[in-house]
Amino acid sequence: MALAPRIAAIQDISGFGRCSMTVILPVLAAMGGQCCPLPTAYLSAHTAFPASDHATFLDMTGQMAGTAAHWAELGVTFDAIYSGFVGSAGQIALIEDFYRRFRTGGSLILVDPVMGDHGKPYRTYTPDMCRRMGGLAAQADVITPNLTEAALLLGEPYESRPGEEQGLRRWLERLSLGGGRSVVLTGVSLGPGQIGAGFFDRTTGETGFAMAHQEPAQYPGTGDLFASVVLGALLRGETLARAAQRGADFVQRCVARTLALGTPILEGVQFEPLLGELMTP
Ligand code: PXL
Repeated sequence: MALAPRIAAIQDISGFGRCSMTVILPVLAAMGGQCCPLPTAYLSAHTAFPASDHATFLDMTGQMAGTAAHWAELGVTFDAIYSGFVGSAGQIALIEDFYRRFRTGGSLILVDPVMGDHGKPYRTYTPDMCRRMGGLAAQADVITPNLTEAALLLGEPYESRPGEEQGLRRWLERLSLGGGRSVVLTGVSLGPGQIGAGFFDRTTGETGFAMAHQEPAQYPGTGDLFASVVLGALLRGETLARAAQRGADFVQRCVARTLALGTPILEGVQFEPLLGELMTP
């Protein structure tokens, strides 16, 4: 039996609202991976909930270097290093240190350059953090931006985002940095009623699209759900095209189910009962 791939998950823990670590851990476990959490912050709930004086944000930057040192001492190795939402600019430098320590020829670095959505940066992201996120993403093997994050990475106004196939292929190629990294661009649509991802696979040079039926609602945390399914599939040896299609299909099914149940949008999608679908390739 093959060993479970081991993933360092460098992400925040949001106690309520289904995003980042609370999505990534169960998804990657269902897909046969061993996730080692390196939390960047603990928040009482994700930042899409209305601002509140009671909302907590515990910055865990102070634990990160020590955790990496302990893991190195224990001789831990990783098949993948997966980062997403970061709590401060300093954490980006610590993730780069983590790469220097743990990146090997065989490891896969996935950067989900979480910075914003719907054309706007999240309220905790400063312009300096967004610039540094670009530097981190430049070191990745695979990035999974949405259109807002892609515009920030390319230095283009969100309003100039492409809405048709040729333009999307051009953005995918530019995001690949000359073919050096694979890209899965989320939240793209090629026509009414469908949504999914465009991808560039650096191993084949192929660009393509993985589309699913568009449900009439958008939930927080679905970017994390999508990226973790993509990573789980890649670690199983599936192609990027297949991984993107699995991600698009799984998110669509979770959204459809959650819509039918009618739970609040901010609580995210009810992926838990569908995890079984991820267990088989
Ligand atoms: O899903 C991305 C994400 C992760 N972590 C936190 C967030 C968000 C998006 O809003 O607020 C804390």
